[in-house]
Amino acid sequence: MIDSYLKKTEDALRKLFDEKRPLYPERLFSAMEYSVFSSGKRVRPYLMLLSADFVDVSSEKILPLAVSLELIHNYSLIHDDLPCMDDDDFRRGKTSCHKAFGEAIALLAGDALLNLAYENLFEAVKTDPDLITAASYLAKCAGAEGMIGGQAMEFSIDAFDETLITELCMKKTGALICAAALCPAFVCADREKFNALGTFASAIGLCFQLKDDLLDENKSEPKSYLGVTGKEHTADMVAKLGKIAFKALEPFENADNLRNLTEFLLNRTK
Ligand code: GRG
Repeated sequence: MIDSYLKKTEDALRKLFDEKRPLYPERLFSAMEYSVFSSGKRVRPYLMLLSADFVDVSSEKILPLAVSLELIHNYSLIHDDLPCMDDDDFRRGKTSCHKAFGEAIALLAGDALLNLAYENLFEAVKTDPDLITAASYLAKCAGAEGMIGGQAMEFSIDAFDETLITELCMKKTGALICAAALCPAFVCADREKFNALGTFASAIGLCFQLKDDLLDENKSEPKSYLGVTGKEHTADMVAKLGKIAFKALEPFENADNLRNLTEFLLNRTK
């Protein structure tokens, strides 16, 4: 199950890139490919496929959204590493996109990935109008109400308390995790599962960022959850959020894969 969902995502991304290779300027394509195929964990598309399975939506149906979500995630990482943002020289153990290709091409590679994500979404909705609400929700999560809004908070607020830093994390990191878990629930009509996935997604979305803070020893900076609330509190919150996620899934027998993923996220070491 695990391998086949990861392979489906990888194959779909590769197919899309192979189609586009002859159509894009070479250096721009190389920067996009360099970033997307570079040992990312593919957590978001994987979660989306598991969530689809949970609500009895086929992986074939939801795959275009999973691919678009991963493209959006990768664009956000390229832009996040730029000198005007976090100014990081490394990403996933190798030189960040702007260090490898220059700032202008990296900026454009991020823009192009975002545009490709939406092109891919429109193509999917054209052939399968059932996906329209899920596609619209994905756009909302990626935008100023979600991920971009969270990133903007980081650059526009100087002093954070726990409430504000929680909001930032839920938007910046949590929103795309919510998109992953909830998009399939917009396609099916099961209200009970929709509500459960909503609670589950908010909990693991925040948990994902907090765990990231704990894994990154430099994350005691003032604009991180760990920096604002301390290591002990952050670790307690990770445990508490894990419990909330498991409780949301408790009534459902067919949620073992989601439970396993939650376990993986709670115990991950990278
Ligand atoms: C620039 C619009 C814009 C948004 C950037 C997501 C984000 C917003 C910045 C990333 C900052 C960061 C590293 C946050 C920690 C949590 C996180 C999103 C880690 C990266 O996600 P993984 O671990 O990455 O799923 P891989 O490499 O596995 O794909």
